[in-house]
Amino acid sequence: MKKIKNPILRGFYPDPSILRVGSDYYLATSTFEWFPGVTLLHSRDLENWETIEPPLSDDSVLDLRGIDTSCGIWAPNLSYSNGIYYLLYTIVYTDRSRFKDTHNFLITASDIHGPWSKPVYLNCSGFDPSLFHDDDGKMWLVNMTIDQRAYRKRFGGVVLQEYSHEKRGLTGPVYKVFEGTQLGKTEGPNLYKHNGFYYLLCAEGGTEFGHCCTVARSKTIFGPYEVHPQNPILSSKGAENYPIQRAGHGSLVETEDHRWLMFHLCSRPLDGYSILGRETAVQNIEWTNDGWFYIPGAENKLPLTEFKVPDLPVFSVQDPPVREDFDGPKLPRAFLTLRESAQSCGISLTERKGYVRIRGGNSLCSKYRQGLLARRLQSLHCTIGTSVEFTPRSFHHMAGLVCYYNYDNYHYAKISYDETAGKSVSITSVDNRTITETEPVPVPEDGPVYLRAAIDGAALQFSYSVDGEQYQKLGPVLNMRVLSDEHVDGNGFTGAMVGICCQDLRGDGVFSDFDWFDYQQADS
Ligand code: 6LW
Repeated sequence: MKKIKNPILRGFYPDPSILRVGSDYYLATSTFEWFPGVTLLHSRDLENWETIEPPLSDDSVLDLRGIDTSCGIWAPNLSYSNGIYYLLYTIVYTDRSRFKDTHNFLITASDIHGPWSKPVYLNCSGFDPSLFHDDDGKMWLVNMTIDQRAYRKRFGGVVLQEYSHEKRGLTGPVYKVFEGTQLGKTEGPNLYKHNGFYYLLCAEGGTEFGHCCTVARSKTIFGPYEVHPQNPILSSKGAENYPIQRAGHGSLVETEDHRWLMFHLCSRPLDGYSILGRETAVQNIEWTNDGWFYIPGAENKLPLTEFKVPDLPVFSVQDPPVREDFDGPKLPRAFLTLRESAQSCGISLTERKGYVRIRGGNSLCSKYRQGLLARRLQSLHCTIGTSVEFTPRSFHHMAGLVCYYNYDNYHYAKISYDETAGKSVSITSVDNRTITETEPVPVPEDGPVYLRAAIDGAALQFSYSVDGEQYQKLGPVLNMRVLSDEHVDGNGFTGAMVGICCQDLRGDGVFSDFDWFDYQQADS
């Protein structure tokens, strides 16, 4: 047996849904306002994971324009039956007051790499849909239901309805099968069948520090579901100083040699701030003679910092190079855009060979057409850098390097134009909509400008260079806690991202050419 350290996926990889088909493991995670929708990963040794073709990468299939931050794609669910892959996901259009407009969709494919079918609309009674394939061939959808009535529990429990693939839709009555426990905020329902019992695995307690995994079982799919005698089976609640926090939202898989694993989300906060967002971890699962399951060795239900798996052959995944030089035909899958495809956002690898050209889009505070290309921050000890050619002619023209959480929280080292300083570099920081800026520092009109961000824990130091050798500090040390789930106003479901961007707030059609993008972690 080998031991694998948690979390297995660092950075913003929340709401994991795990599936095994033969010797292949596939994992789907939420992407919210980021595009493409749903991140799909593949492994054969449970330790090394490669990002594969995203299932929702076509603007005609996924339109997130105008979507609020931390809305969009929530909690995908992956399953497989009779040669077909089934992927469910929610698009959360609104999350205001007690109203959430949560629309659930299903797409299918005979190959995990696609092509995927056009989305089938399911329902909008709540979020976290998942599909259960019963051994009589029937398919059942479960999802949490939202109760918008002010005098009722907003997390209204778990509902069940049959899905007919022939009719490409839900059929028959809606059954309320589980109210949830006193832990509350019942979500993330997944159904499993084992030794004659139906098991419901849910997330409860809310996705903050009270998060946990709840288990209930029944002899019939319609319930009533009896709650696990030692519920919850996993939680970091009350153990503030424990390295792995916010454990919850579990998904089970049985390995080829009939061991069971539970994938779940968690975070590793710094002083209580989850800058990297919610990550994916794994726990070993053991069944007891009374037909319940639990996590062996989990003192006080705490998530273990490592899990054991059989010595599977190593699945070698090529580590991305430190320097992405944009010489290739496609953008690496690590890069995401906001709400629309790179092409729709005016991001091109072909307009200038060997560069990525980003046409000036709307401001970083917008929900529409932003020229921003970013990847997940996966460590708090790393250096990010880029080289950019840009000719701003107005203060409305900006381009540069950004550490970004959402439209209300980012730190941006930008090249722009100032009436006094001319072409210059400066920093714009937005902290829950409060903006601060540094004095512009002049740089030469011609030639590339090199920008760098050094992150060391919660400290972010930008610097710049005009020759790529000598770097000058730019502005003060900035606070990365501003870019955390806990600090941002409203929902903080994503995580810190680092990237390159360009804005044209005057409509002159300006663009910027980025020669390369460096991402170097000091720790693995
Ligand atoms: C997701 C829900 C949750 O839909 O957070 O932590 C929501 N659990 O299950 C958004 O990630």
